[in-house]
Amino acid sequence: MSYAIDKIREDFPTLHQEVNNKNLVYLDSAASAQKPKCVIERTDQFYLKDNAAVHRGIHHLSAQATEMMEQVRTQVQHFINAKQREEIVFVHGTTHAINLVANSYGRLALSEGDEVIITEMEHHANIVPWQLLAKQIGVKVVVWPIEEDGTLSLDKLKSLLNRRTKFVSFTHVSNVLGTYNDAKKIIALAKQQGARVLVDGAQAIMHYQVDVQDLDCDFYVFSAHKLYAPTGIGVLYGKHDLLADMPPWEGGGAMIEEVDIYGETTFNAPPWRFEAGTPNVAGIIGLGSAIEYIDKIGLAAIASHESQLMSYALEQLAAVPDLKIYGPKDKSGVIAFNLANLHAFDVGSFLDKYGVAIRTGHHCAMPLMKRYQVSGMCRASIAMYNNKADIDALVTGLKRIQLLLVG
Ligand code: 7TS
Repeated sequence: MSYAIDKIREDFPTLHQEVNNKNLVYLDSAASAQKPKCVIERTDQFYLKDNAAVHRGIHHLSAQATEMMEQVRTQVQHFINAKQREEIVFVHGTTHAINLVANSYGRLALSEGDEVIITEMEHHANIVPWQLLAKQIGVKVVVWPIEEDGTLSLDKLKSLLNRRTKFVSFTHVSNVLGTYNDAKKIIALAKQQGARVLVDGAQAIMHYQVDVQDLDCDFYVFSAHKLYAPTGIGVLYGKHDLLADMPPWEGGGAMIEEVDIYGETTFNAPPWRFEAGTPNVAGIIGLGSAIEYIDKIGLAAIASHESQLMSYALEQLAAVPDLKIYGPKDKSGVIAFNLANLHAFDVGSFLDKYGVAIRTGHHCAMPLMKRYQVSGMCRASIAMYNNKADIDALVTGLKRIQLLLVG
């Protein structure tokens, strides 16, 4: 069956508008993906008809909202092939999930002198929580540097792993270079050393079929808003035996078993132990709808479309004079570049005038900018709804800017 790109584009209302009197070309999905109508309608319906707080009401709407939310937990379980639905914790996003792991698992299991390995290509969300933990409890953050071509060397990892290594936290796909990291091999090496592993799936979850049991990671995290679902919701997957031992990080409603104001308060079982306060129910239900939508099209079909589009984009961009592209030849979803010595903001502003939306700046990956000795980069990123015309608009825009400003 051929990929029904036109029909898919029809499903995304935001794509069909003009920006600066030009048809919008949205190439910033790595920052946040657009939402299909079904997700918007499902979220609307929640507020129009179903709204209630979960986990605390005996009345119909509350019980129904609880059931709908818990159903999405099962959907997510199947989506990433977790063994149990209780391994799925709803959080605000990737950032929240990593902070939760660093603060809960980190404080429980790590101590002064233990080493946490992160890579040089991490988003700040997978750097700063570990640095904060280092300040607080004296763990050492060890950096796994990237190679010249923007990949990671397993030999280098082997040379960093030692008996003090207790945790390895790395991104499945780089949000700047588009590097796809062989998570399974990295995890196996870390495990040989007895280290626990977190995989940041923020840039992988929308492009690849993720199987957490096959990967054998201890934690896998992602944000719903990059997966065509609402903002303010994300997922922390954790192996059940680990979650069961982990202390709560945030306290409040729903995460307790019994509260004694004078004595000992006891806590709920995972995943609820980690879901203090009223959750983003509409967001969670929207996530369920997004997963349904993706399942209908099929991640394999989406991946194949995106991979063809990436090849087309790289081929076309090769014809733009003075364009430098960063990272490996094989890229997942994102292409970072600079045009001659123009400032990335200038290139981005010009493209915006042509209706083309890309991201510019440090991409929350300042260490990578330092590594490449640039203040920033431009980044075009694709999703299931992009087509060749979007790439053509980007390339035409860049050629014009090159003529205008570089000559
Ligand atoms: N990790 C990676 C690899 C990311 O790409 C991002 C967001 C995050 C963590 C943080 O996700 P959040 O949803 O909690 O904010 N990346 C980007 C980006 O590349 N452009 O804008 C946000």
